[in-house]
Amino acid sequence: MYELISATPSPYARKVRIQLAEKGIPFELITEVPWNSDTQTPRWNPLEKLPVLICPNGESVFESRFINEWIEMKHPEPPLVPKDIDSILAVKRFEVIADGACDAMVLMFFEKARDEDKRSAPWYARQERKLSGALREMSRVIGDRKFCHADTFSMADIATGTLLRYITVRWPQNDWRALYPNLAVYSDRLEERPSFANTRPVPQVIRDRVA
Ligand SMILES: N[C@@H](CCC(=O)N[C@@H](CS)C(=O)NCC(=O)O)C(=O)O
Repeated sequence: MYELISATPSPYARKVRIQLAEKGIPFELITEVPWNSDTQTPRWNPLEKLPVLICPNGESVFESRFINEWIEMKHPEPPLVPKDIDSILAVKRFEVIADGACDAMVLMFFEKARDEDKRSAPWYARQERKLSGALREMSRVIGDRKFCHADTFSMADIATGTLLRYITVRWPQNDWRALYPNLAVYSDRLEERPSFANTRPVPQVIRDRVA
């Protein structure tokens, strides 16, 4: 059986959990705090980040977008990526934007964790702009549609839905729902799917000081 190293708030790990659930692939969930000094993650990923998918033969697969592609290739049914090239590229574009926005939010989170006199307001604002830009673009492209691409649930929805819920958990004061009501409707609908409802992000306590 597969094992997945995951953290409860991680949007990256959530993408893999949702994909595995959508495909009905059984796995054992190993929950870690990757920032603590006793994390097992570096044993499995030289980049020391989770999620990590551990295969039954002991091979490890890391980097969420690569894990998602890997699973898609090894377990193509039901497909979560369309077949024609332009549609594949459209789906991947969403994944790039969503992952980039999550990366910006992680940087914001750790900027806030610094001592106040060491924080950089311009750096924080720069990351916040990336998040705003990502939301604006997603709202524009999704419009009033049910899914990111065409009429089918895909990896684009996993990435986008995961980003949107992560904002709600990390920055409840962020006004994205009011700014983009179409994204709020889209997100609420996605969160009703069992694969989403069963993987809602939950903050973790980071014991060791990182920043
Ligand atoms: N680009 C990576 C990002 C993963 C990531 O940043 N994971 C965080 C937890 S949410 C982590 O393990 N960070 C530990 C570190 O960067 O040392 C991916 O998509 O898998």
